[in-house]
Amino acid sequence: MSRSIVILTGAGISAESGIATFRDSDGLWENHRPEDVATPEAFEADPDLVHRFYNARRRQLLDGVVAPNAGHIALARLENEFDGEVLLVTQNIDDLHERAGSTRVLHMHGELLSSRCSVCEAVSELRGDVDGTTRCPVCGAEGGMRPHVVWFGEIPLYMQEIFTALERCDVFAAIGTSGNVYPAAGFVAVAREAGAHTVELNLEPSWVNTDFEETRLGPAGTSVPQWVDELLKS
Ligand code: BV8
Repeated sequence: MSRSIVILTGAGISAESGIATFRDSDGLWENHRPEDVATPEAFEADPDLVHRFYNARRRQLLDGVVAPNAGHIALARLENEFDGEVLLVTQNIDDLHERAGSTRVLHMHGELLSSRCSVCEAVSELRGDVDGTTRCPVCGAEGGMRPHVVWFGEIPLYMQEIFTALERCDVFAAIGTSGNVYPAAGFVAVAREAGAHTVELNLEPSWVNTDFEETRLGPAGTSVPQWVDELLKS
């Protein structure tokens, strides 16, 4: 029977690439908590503020300095060399897993480099700034573009595919996530219930660390390559 691994990553795996996590700098951006900006209500109330939040993060992602780190690269190697299935579910909206070579990636909270038209619902890759004057590349409507990102209160993407994979995997690993946002934080319980071996790789124990059978503390750039080496040898 082929072995299958499901991996969930969070902001911690991109930290060593220079992208601040939600909990860094006590999680503030322009003195706003992300959970107050990453919401449909905030976008309704002040679309320019929310566009600025994402435009700043998109510019940083594309500044030519931010690049995948050894943790991203090790996960791409695992997908490439593991004798079984590897599904990478990420809460991150950056494209560092793809730049490292991962191909089977589900961005359950959307993608920073994509925007969605509220008129025709088309999702388009837009790498520049997006604001109230941006035209939809598909239908041409002006002013209807929003980040293709799942905000608090919105339903994450790919949930059916994720739960199906969790219910049949042999190993579930959570890497660099604080375990405070649901439904992602509840994935470990589903995998464990289904009999998977569960491992958390983080700088510090997450809010759901006690749900994991195994914990590996340390920076992802070091812990993930070590973990992948051991998996590929086993
Ligand atoms: C939903 C995209 C219904 C936007 C994000 C009360 C109780 C429980 C739940 C709720 C509640 N009230 C509301 C809810 C639901 C809510 C929620 O969980 N709120 C929280 C705040 C309590 N959830 C939702 O609204 C979700 N939708 O529930 O819909 C539903 C669900 C299922 C089925 C049907 C209906 C939607 C949530 C999505 C929000 N969007 N991101 C954007 O990016 O701007 S969330 C965002 O924050 C991230 O995507 C991530 O998910 C989350 C937390 O971030 P992390 O990735 O964990 O990063 P964080 O900074 O927190 O932690 C970093 C970790 O890395 C730390 O542990 C640190 O130690 C570690 N680390 C740091 N450096 C390193 C490292 N590790 C290794 N190496 C390092 N170098």
